[in-house]
Amino acid sequence: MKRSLRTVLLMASLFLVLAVTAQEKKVVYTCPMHPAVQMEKPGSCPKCGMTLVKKTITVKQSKPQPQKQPSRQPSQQDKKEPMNMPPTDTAKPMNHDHMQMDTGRDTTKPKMQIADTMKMDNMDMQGMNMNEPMSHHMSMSHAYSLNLPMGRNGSGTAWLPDASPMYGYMFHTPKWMYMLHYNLFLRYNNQDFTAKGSRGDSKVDAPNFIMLMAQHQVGRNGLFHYNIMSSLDALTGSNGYPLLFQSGEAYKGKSIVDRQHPHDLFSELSVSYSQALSPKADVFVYVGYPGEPALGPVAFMHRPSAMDNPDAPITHHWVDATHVTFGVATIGVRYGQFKLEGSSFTGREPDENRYNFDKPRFDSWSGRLSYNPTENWALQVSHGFIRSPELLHPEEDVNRTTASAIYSKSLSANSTFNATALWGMNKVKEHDGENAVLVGGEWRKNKLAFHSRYEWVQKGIEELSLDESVYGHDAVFPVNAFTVGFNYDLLKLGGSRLAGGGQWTLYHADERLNTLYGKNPMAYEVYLRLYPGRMK
Ligand SMILES: [Cu+2]
Repeated sequence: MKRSLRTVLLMASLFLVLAVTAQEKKVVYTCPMHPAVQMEKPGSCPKCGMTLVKKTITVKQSKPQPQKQPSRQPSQQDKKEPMNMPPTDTAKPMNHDHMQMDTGRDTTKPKMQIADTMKMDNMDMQGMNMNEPMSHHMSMSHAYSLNLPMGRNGSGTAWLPDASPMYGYMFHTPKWMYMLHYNLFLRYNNQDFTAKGSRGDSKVDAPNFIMLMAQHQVGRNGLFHYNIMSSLDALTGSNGYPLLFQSGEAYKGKSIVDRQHPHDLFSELSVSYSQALSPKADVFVYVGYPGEPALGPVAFMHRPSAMDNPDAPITHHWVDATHVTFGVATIGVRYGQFKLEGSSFTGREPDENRYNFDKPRFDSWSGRLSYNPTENWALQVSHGFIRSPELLHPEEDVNRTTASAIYSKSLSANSTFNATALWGMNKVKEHDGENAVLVGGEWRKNKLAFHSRYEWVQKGIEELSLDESVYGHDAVFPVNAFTVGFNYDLLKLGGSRLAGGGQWTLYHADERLNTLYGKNPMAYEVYLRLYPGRMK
């Protein structure tokens, strides 16, 4: 009895102590160039590398009154507590202006806790939004680093430039930050519309994907993240959509040629944990089933230079086709603007059943070195050994090497320029390496965007399903594809944009292929596109 009374008293006094608003002085280390950077320990700025200077600030640590249930910015103590707080605040779109992330431009926002606490305190002192959950002042960091900006998020663990425009919604519960991103096309596509050859086709379809990212800080330096990416591509046909000279994967015992395969219902289900060793260094693990190994640049549909283009690149299986792999484990380390990663993954491409989970094999590996020299650039080189990727050629293993540069620049408040240049090479034993090059860009101003893409790729007789007795076993055919297109925002639907767009493609291939494809076949497509507005 006595004991429990004492416990109650102790609890009550503890509560009282916590309930009063305490002010305390705190020494922080801040960057002369980037005042938002506030660290607890001396060091250098994660943004510019300058030596941090000592500064004393007043931090008010307020605790909510018992009635004032609502969530708040987790303070440092909270973050050490186990996750036992019920999410009183259901997720809702961040529709207040001040909740939207200023991304792209200002990449000087490392997600330091003290800075966050101060933000909350400022709000307290001004008496604003007291009944509103305060956790919306929590800012979202990069998916695999507490000390990198979220603009660097790409696909898998790959990096985009920090200045990349971000299209999506952010929302939150007290402990979790979420971001939702999607791209949905409804289109008419006609490949070889002048009917010069026999390999073209036309179709009405709807390439699409939706991606949900969630993250939660663990303790002071840990970050848990999960990613769900889903696509209903297969609803409009399990054999994919017409795309001249495209190759990769199989359907009903035949290689998919001159079509782009649909993506799986679950293209990514991944979890990761990152630990910040210092503001400049992180280590992380990433596991996906399915997921994306550290091979190639950010997958095509997540590159800002190509979001208006519904077509997969015909270089896809030379560079980034492993973005949907059933079974991936990656470990990585970041130091400053460099990142080194290694993956073990399943070499076999997804099978034609787009709704199931394929067998994980972990028979392949890859390594990637990434470097973002400025906020505008993301560079990488990578190499992978892919065991038996094609169901129909199980004896063939592929060595893939890639290098890429992605560029993003904000030209004005509503204008961006994004570009990608990449090279990939597939090397199969006893065959010459087959190379692929892609250069593409998008320029956007207000509602209007123009995009363009040029590709050159060497395709062999297997990839194009050609008759070996006619062309020879080792024949390789250079193929060129050049696309120009536009996208115009017609309507704002809440936070989303409904756009109309179109594009035209000119192909130029080895003349030995003219009997099949015709000389310089052309394609066009027109579409409606639904996508989230830009976060800024
Ligand atoms: Cu793909």
